[in-house]
Amino acid sequence: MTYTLDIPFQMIDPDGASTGAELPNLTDAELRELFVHMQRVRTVDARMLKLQRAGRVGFVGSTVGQEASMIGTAAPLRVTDWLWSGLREGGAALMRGLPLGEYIAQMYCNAHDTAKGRQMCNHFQHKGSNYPSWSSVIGTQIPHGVGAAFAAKKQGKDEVHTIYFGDGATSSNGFHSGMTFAAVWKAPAVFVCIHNGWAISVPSAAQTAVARWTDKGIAYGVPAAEVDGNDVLACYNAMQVALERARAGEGPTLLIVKTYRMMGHSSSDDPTVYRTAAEVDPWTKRDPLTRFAKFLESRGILAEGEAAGIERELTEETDSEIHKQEAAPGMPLRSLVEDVYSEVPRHLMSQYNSFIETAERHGEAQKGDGAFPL
Ligand SMILES: Cc1ncc(C[n+]2csc(CCOP(=O)(O)OP(=O)(O)O)c2C)c(N)n1
Ligand SMILES: [Mg+2]
Repeated sequence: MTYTLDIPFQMIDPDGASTGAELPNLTDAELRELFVHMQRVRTVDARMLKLQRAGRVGFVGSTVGQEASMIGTAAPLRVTDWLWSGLREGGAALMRGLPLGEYIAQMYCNAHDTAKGRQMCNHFQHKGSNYPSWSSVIGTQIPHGVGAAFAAKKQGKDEVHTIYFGDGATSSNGFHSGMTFAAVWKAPAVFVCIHNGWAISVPSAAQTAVARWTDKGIAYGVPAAEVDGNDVLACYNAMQVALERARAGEGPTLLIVKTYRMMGHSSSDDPTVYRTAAEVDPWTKRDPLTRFAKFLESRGILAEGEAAGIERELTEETDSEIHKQEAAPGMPLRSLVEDVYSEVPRHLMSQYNSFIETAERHGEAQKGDGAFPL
């Protein structure tokens, strides 16, 4: 058995021209839609970073440069499939049905936040599209996703579990145990390693001594392929192959999706401390949105200037949701003691009561916070 799958690395070159590889079977409308999804990711991301800089939301992990890697790989999933996110796939959840308002509510941790303020902001979840809540603890979603994939197989469910993680996460225990079990059980799982060059300040070359990242699959018996993560169609095509393998009972696939993290690790990071402009600049020329827009324009699917119009519309849509979510009330303080015990125990009642007294004194309690019969 060969462990390297024969999948084209690239389908569109950085100038937007076809490389000659057979393209996925998508209509013009579907191709245009892929562009809109990528642009939404970038637009929302830019707005969130501005809000963070203005002190209105707490934390943002930017995905600039990685739009094709998440949209291209997530687009061929069925609604019944699952997406276990790493640190940056919120945009894929938006494409799969997470309402933009809910996304932004999570950033504000307000009363509409489905995580009830119990997550750090910028850690999304969406039950409706099989998108479990993120964990910042690197690699933990890998065995979770594999376990869920195995359970689906045992229950005879026709669903694939796609498990996203970064290059840094391949050094985690979760990667080792997840890959081992998925391969032995032939679980219907796809491992999507978004290889963006960095794990905070650690370059990917310091994560492994293997010459080819796809070799990471061999030890586990997991076939692998590397694709250009800035080429949305190459990502789409590779994912289709991996999903088909999983659905056919052939077990897991490892996709190494090669892209680049253009911004800092997060809004708390300054990447100029550990990398040079000479390293970053060439990646600007490989921008996934510019590349795909050129491709679509050359085929008459996008008119010249249309991309700018799409961006304007998405910005307006995003701003309108931001205004709504900013105006929303905060999470009621009483949610602090809800959902764990069927009846709030005496020691928590007494802590909550003294907490509310302090919050009221500081004018920080809202109507209803103190209404608990505690
Ligand atoms: C178990 C664990 N160790 C360390 C960290 C601190 N940490 C947060 S993100 C990160 C790097 C992740 O890099 P990568 O997996 O490549 O994902 P990327 O941030 O590039 O998307 C680290 C080390 C953590 N969150 N969890
Ligand atoms: Mg990384």
